[in-house]
Amino acid sequence: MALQTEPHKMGMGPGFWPVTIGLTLLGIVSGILIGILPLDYLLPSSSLNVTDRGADIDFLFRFMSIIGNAIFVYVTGFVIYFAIAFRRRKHEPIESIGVQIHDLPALEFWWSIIPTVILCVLAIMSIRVWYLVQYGTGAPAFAVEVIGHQYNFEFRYPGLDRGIYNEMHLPLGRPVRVLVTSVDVLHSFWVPEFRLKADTVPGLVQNLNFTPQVAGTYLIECTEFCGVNHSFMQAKLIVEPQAKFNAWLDAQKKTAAVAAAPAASVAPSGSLALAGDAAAGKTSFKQKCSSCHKAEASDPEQDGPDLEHVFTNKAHPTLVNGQSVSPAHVAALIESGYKGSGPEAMPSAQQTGASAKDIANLTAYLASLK
Ligand code: HEC
Ligand SMILES: [Cu+2]
Repeated sequence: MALQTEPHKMGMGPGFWPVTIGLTLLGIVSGILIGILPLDYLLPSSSLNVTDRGADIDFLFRFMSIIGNAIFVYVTGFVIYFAIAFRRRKHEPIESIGVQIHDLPALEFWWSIIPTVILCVLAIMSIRVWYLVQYGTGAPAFAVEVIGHQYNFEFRYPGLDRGIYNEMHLPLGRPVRVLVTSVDVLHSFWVPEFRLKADTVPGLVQNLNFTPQVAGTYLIECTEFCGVNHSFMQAKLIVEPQAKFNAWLDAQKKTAAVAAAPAASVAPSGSLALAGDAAAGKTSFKQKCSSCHKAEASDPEQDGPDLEHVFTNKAHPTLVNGQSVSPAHVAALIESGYKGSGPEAMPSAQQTGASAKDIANLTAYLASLK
């Protein structure tokens, strides 16, 4: 006896063509909306074109969204339609065989060809934009290195033998190459207005090539969860005319020369402890110090000394360097760093990226802890 008791049912059901036409119209209308709606409610100022890459990336984003949206509309639409059209009717036995479609070469041909063509078009368009980001459109004027640290960004410029922390400057209208890497864990360098992002990976240097086209101050954000203070990991990006940029870089070179001079020629550090802002100090502490120190009861334990009671603890009359606990001495220690007999060392302000103002704020913050 044959296994099969009734002939195979074939076909797409009674509503197939009306549903297909309806889904096509829905895909077209929503695709047009995606194409024309401004992106500003998703990302800041897409219309400004702040780099020469922005328009390409926005175009690619819209194009992929339109295709992705059409696929979503068809797939969900047909799943719902087929579930309704081919549901088991009351009179059919539970083990009845539903509709089966096979031996339709034309159908198989099109469902192979259409996705292949879509994927090829998407690949060609993406590779074009990727190539522009990797290699730029012309020789870059210079390269800036971006180095991710827990929890700040360091920027290195040609001719400057120290890193700049938390503030990046670029000249307006000059092609630039940004080289992105990390010293500790994965971070990500993202400038939303620029539409450019690269993960910072220890041991890997990634490339971003572009030309800033609009002067202004932009936000750089870390978008890879990198530790407890990830959310504090931000920096400023200042795009300014070439002359202002040159003046800024020259000023940085002069400060670098001062920092490299023998300690005796630096102004007495007592002045550093003046007039700090404890609230600003708390923010700097999270960025520059909290990977080694705990300051408040809610902070996690770290390898460096606990600084919660550094000013008030009677059992701790002197600092690690033997000096008495005063704002001036704490500020001086943050400035110079310290290496005692233990395996760990306290880095200098040049290494932590703490400016004179940061040091004043940090000292005020530590003094405010009771
Ligand atoms: C890489 C880890 C690390 C970072 C980052 C760091 N410190 Fe330290 N710090 C230490 C270590 C280790 C010591 C103790 C050194 C020793 O005993 O030789 C120390 C000592 C100190 C002391 C003296 C504590 C005492 O009890 O005498 C102060 C104050 C201090 N750090 C403040 C800061 C501030 C403010 C920052 C942020 C700008 C900072 N540290 C960043 C590791 C670090
Ligand atoms: Cu980070």
